[in-house]
Amino acid sequence: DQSGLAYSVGTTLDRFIKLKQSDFPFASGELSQLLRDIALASKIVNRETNRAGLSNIGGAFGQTNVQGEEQQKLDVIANIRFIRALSKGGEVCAIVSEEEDAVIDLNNKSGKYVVAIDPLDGSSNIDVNISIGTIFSIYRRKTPVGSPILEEDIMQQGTEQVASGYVLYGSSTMLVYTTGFGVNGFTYEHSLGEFFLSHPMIKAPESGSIYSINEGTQEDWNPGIKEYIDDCKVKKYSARYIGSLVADFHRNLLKGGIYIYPATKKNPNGKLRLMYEANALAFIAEQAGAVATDGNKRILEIQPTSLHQRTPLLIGSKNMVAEALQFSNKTE
Ligand code: AHM
Ligand code: MG
Repeated sequence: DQSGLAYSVGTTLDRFIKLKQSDFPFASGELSQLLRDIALASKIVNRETNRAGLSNIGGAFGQTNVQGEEQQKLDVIANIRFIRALSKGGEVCAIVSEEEDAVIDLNNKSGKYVVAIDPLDGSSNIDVNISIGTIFSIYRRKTPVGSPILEEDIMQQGTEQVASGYVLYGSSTMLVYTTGFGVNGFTYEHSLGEFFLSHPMIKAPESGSIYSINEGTQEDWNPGIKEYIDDCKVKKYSARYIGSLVADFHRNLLKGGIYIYPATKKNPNGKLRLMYEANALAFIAEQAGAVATDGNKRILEIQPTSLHQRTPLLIGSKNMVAEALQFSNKTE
């Protein structure tokens, strides 16, 4: 960080992004603008989320998305809002969205960036007024600007992310992101319509005492994961599971903990998606001193082979993930 004391708690997101632009080796301003576009769309989604109970926009929309899950109206709205913001901004050439079967090629000749996004994650929580989130990854395209989009532009490993982040629509709305120079969190002040820096340079505790896993599926786990969770109970750790990845991850990032979505018999690759769920949070985790693995491999080094591919995910405090791996590797 070369900007010294130029920012402090209370700095607006816009100003922070501007100040940080000079830290960035490819400081053409486009990535900054892209982050602002995402922030704007998230404000709109935040407004819709807050109104969901009032304006009768919650509930099933009567159609399913590519994974065959019931799509909620707010998922659709968030998808539309983010795609619109990313298309209009002009910095993006292609989008991968949880809600879209195929890559969205924006046919934007000057767009340098590819965005993978889950516009509204935690869909089972939408209708019951529980925290939900947006998750995004930003990549620089590999092929020259102006040429057609190729597979290599889209199928990049998480290590290639130039930025990633999430928005948590919770008791407060927060935007947390990294460009590879630490992790900063901003809290939304809705009466002013601004995000303010509230959590500068987040550092994840190296150890913790919270574990987050859907224990309802434990009969389907590999024995090592079950032994690890049994050990968490022996140690009298706290079980916390919201069922919204962003919310569970965010809590554990700040307080110290581990989130696990393991392989199950039903879902041998787990449930979560590599390209727009796991990678973004793995980048944030590592930048904050935490870790993310699929049980064998660093999440960020997994080569994606399909857009909606799933991966098991163990993410959180360094020592907890290391211990979970000891248990799971021992019995494999
Ligand atoms: P979604 O993309 O359909 O919302 O599913 C992802 C969500 C995560 O936010 C959450 O951690 C997980 O699914 C919960 O799954 P489960 O209900 O199987 O525990
Ligand atoms: Mg999701």
